[in-house]
Amino acid sequence: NATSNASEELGRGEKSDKREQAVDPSEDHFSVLLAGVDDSSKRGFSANGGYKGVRSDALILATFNREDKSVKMVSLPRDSKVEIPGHRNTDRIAHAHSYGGMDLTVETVEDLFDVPVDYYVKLNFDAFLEIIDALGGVEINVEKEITEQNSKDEAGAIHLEPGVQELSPEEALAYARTRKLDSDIYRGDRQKQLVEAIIKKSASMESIPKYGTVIDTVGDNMATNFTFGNILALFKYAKSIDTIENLKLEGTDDTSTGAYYYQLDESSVDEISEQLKSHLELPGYNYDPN
Ligand code: C30
Repeated sequence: NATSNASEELGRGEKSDKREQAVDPSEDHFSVLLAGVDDSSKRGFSANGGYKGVRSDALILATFNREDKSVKMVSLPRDSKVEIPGHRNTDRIAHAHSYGGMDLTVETVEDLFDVPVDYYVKLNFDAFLEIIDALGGVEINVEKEITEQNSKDEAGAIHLEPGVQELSPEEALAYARTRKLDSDIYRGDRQKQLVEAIIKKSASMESIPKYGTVIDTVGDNMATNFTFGNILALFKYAKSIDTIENLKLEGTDDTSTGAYYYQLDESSVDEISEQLKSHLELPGYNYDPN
């Protein structure tokens, strides 16, 4: 059925190699890796043609602490220079997906921060449009005027003026994709804004909107190792979340090899790693929000 299309366990199984036991998102603190991919046919991929050659253009790691009712989010710029297990020493983080799908992407992020990635949600443009449609739009404070292509890559089809507003599915996708007006780093900030807006909108819904329809439609365009039961529990959990904090992974532009990389600042990686470990209350860590 359609639900099983979206349900995809990782090769490692339910439990991260960095956990003693698998975590239950309705009881434990947990982490989720959100990945946005462009696997559309215009780029030479079929919607369900696997991962080969498909880069992850958006990558956000989020941790959830139940007691504190908080979420922390960090964006991983797609050109971040990292070690990809089993591949040449350093490469762009977005390439992990094109070499080894979500299995390798999860492993790469776990190695970078030394934290478990318990769950993942991967989606393409179509699934993103469906989700925003089911939520009836999302509220965003647009900071700069934006003229952007739509999902069909029609130039200038989307125009946004600055200010707080409800974005339609097409507008939200353009907002997630736009980067030429500033950079991929700012684009990462806008994506975190969208995730926050999605969580807030979900929390405000009386009932899960058109849930069966969404799952049916997104089936082939989304993959996750959350179970159906997990997702229902997450909708309830969304209502209890008090604070959503954005963490900034610092780095510098590196063009020394002729190609562009985002050279991560080692102390920033270490600091974020410590913050996430503490937020997840991994063995030996306590979380004190103050
Ligand atoms: C799990 C719980 C409890 C809560 C989480 C909340 C949930 C469930 C959220 C669900 C939704 C999720 C998972 C969101 C996370 C990530 C987001 C925000 C994804 C949204 C978008 C998406 C599906 C994919 C990413 C799309 C991106 C960032 C880029 C792809 C430029 C080329 C060469 C030109 C091209 C030009 C532009 C816009 N394009 O878009 O167009 O391929 O971007 O930078 O590669 O391309 O450069 O010069 O050809 O026209 O300028 P793109 P590009």
